[in-house]
Amino acid sequence: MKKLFAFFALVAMISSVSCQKANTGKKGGKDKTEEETAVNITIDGKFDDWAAIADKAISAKTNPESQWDAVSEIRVYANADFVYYYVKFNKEALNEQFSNNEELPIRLCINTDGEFTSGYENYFLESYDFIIEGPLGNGEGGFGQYDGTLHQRIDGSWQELLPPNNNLVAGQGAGNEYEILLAREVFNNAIKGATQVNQPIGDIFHTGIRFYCDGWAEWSNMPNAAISEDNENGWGHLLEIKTDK
Ligand SMILES: [Ca+2]
Ligand SMILES: [Ca+2]
Repeated sequence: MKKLFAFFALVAMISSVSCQKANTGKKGGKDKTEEETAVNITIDGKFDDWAAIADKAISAKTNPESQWDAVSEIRVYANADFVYYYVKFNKEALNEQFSNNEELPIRLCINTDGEFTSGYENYFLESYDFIIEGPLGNGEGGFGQYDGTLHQRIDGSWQELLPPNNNLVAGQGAGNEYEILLAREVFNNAIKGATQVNQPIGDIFHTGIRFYCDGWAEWSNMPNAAISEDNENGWGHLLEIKTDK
């Protein structure tokens, strides 16, 4: 617990520093001020900070012709230090799960290296090499603090690289919204030390989120797509994220 508080203190400190306009001087006769200042989201269960990056975050809304409607939207934004996720749930679907004290595990699915021939080929139209798995719910009818274990797909199986309480991710929710922070340095150090297959998060990477309810029943998949003859599960393309730096 102590470690977690230290981590939140660190995140708060970084956020307050980097929200100030950086004095980066002039480039090409033009002031480099607000539009080139790195943005951080504070993980506090308040979502007004997402408005500041509305045009920078990549978003996906659920396709009404997919098989899922529990999650209505996700957004992803990455800067040099962190990757941020925002999730908006369908209120009724969420409250039904909370009334059953469900823990609502998710898997952040990440393809770090821009190539899709290796990794796990299910649930999205492209393969991905990493998942970060942990619950959003506290099991007592509300949101908890996201704490995920890191796994890498190696030789056809998932191998755990980081156990719980690892400072890799943090999360807070309120109402029907949730926000997550992923620390790139912790991620990259973990895979460097733990495996021969070193695939750090690139400046451009791909990601999506799997959602589960009732234990491990499939609840949603974001992004998703319309069910069709060519796409009978309604799987979507992973979102392509370009690091803002
Ligand atoms: Ca926030
Ligand atoms: Ca890959």
